[in-house]
Amino acid sequence: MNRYFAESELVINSDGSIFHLHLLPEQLADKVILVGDPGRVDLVATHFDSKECEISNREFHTITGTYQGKRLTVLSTGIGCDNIDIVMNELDALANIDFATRTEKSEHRTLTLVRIGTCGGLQPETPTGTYIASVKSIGFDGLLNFYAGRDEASDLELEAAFKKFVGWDLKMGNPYVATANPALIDRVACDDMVRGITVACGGFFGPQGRQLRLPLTDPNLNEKIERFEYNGLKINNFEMESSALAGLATLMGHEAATCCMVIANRRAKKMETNYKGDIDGLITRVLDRI
Ligand code: R1P
Ligand code: URA
Repeated sequence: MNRYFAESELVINSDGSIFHLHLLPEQLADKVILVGDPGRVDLVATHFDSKECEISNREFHTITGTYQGKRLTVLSTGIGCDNIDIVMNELDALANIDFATRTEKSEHRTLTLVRIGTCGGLQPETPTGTYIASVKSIGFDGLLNFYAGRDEASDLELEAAFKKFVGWDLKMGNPYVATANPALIDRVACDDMVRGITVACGGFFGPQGRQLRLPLTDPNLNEKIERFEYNGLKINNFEMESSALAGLATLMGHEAATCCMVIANRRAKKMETNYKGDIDGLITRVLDRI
């Protein structure tokens, strides 16, 4: 007998849609593009041949349609791993829970999810405009620590090597290492994206080593992050969602990957604020390859 999910746990609105995303199960495609900025959803959808539905609630803006005949859902997550917890659990519920009986479906439905984001580049070979695919994501956010499968989903060797190399201070929480789906990374990154390790942070300022008026717990952390190497992979970039996305997808049985365009070059101390049109090149690559 499948477990029954009570009203307060699986929250369904009176119109039958899931609580935050406001989507009905039939409105979700198998292929999903996730973006941070609700405005980026419209940019992605300008490439669609047709639109089936468009729904907005809070920072979650969703369009389902077709791109060159392929059914796709594009959805904004807003900023941060806390929102990825909501988005991934609600998408998984739409795919794998029967809303009528509030029990898990007998057949698993696998979603393919690609996040198209922006990020800060950390290496000389990642100037603004570079496209970076996250093979591994070190999660400074702590989200996966709340799930029982945390250790199975984390690359424990890389986690230990990283903590030792930087002299990690547990006052900053316990980082985990999530792995993107390797076949999906190969398909999406192809031969025109830089591949490596991403650090996903629980904030844009202190957690990414940006010091305005407040001093940091470890002011030398970024310099150590930039020098760290593991099995030929360097840490290329900072963003804020890839670890939770890859980690939860692994635990839930979905395929996920993140690719981002660099808009801040932390080494050269440069920032590109007018990037919104430039990200279209990354969007079309992902639309063709997902
Ligand atoms: C911070 O400015 C936001 O930008 C990046 C970070 O991950 C964070 O969400 O991604 P998006 O441009 O997709 O939001
Ligand atoms: N997004 C981030 O999280 N960090 C940056 O530096 C730029 C975009």
